[in-house]
Amino acid sequence: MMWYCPDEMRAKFSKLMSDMYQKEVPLYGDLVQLVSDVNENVLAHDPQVKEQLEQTGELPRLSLERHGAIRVGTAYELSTIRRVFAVMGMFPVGYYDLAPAGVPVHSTVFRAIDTDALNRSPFRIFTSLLRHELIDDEALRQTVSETLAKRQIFTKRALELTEKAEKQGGLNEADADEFVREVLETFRWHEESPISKDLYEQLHHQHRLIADIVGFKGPHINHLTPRTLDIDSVQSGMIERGITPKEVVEGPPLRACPILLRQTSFKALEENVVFTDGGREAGKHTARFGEIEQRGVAVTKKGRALYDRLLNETRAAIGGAPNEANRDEYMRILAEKFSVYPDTWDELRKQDLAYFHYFAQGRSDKKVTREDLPELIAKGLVRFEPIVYEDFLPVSAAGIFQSNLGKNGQKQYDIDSNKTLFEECLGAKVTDELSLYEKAQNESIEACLAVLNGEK
Ligand code: OOG
Ligand code: NI
Repeated sequence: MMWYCPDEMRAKFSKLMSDMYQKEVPLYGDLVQLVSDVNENVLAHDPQVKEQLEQTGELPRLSLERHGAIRVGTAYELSTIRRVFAVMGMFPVGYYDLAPAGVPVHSTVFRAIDTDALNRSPFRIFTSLLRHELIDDEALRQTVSETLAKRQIFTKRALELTEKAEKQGGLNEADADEFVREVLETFRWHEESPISKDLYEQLHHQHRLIADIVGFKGPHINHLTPRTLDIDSVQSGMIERGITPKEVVEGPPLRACPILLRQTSFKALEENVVFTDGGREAGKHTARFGEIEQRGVAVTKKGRALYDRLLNETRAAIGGAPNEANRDEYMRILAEKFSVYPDTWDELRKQDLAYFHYFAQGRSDKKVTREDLPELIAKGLVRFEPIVYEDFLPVSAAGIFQSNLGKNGQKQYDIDSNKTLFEECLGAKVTDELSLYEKAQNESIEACLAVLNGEK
């Protein structure tokens, strides 16, 4: 029996999610349109970018590309989400601790792992788990766990089909179709909140994010993010179209050779809710927004250390996280600090700062090995292209969280990261993202050498 392809399932799911979110948050639809206009323009005017994306197989995926984010409340919810996403070929990669940034969660990203699977559908979901131990009021912490224990965020059918997929090793087309529709239900927005307005306010007072996680029937998708090739144009385009962007673009500054990830978002919307515990009471909730990202090359451990150092220096220079008042100053210092970060693909490669795919451009007349790569590149027998960064950045993620939390989003948490606890709740280990880029680079070098040596 040939099962329906998990990559196809993920692509369908991502499309359904995007359609649903465009209906729920029409401004997101405007953003998708803006991004698609900007990308078309870049591809029409920058043949080098187009060629690079063609070579790495990323071009067809560009219009599909997006990530989403959800926040769950319990170990049961997290470990079940892991099982559900696995059916669609999405696995936990990386550990992000947001507590140092004042957000009471830790997170991972569910995504595809292989280069081919990523090119078929790069859809990823940033998934955060509430850290109950950061709720300092004991009675409230108790109420939170009781409230969360009462809810079931998955439909009965989604759970049945997940089990079926696990037992059989996959799903047939009809089941796969039903599965993606059933799973979508978990992420739908519900205007009705199962708790009372009074409890909502207590939770909100602890942290806005706690109210967002505990106050609803399920982990509504809180944003979706298309990928753009020119984030600065999208940022200014948003203002022209009357969409209010957050103050600063997170991540590295504008560069000739983009690294890692740059992100911006539009502010969360204030939405009507009805609290239903103990009678119906109207209220407001602010959580859902839209985001845009521009992805660059994945950097090595050394490249990441340099990135972290320059970013920390920039933030230290302005006294912490950037805000509306010091935005221009921040951008100026950021660009200045990053002027020492090599900005040609050649230098990034030579200094072992980034990961690349290698492509043979012919055959060699003698047997060649890895050590010959620099010479082969110089001779034009090998070309290389950046491996795109598929993951996230904790400082940027914190900035995205914060920009949507408003003033009382600033909290101080004095607690260590706890990847072990996170993995216990998840019921699995998270894969180290660097090992994946390393592997992709190695495989591409091996394949490239095989062609050069006439073995393929
Ligand atoms: C997740 C924020 C992190 C990103 O793109 O860095 C994120 C959230 O707000 O739940 O999505
Ligand atoms: Ni995001």
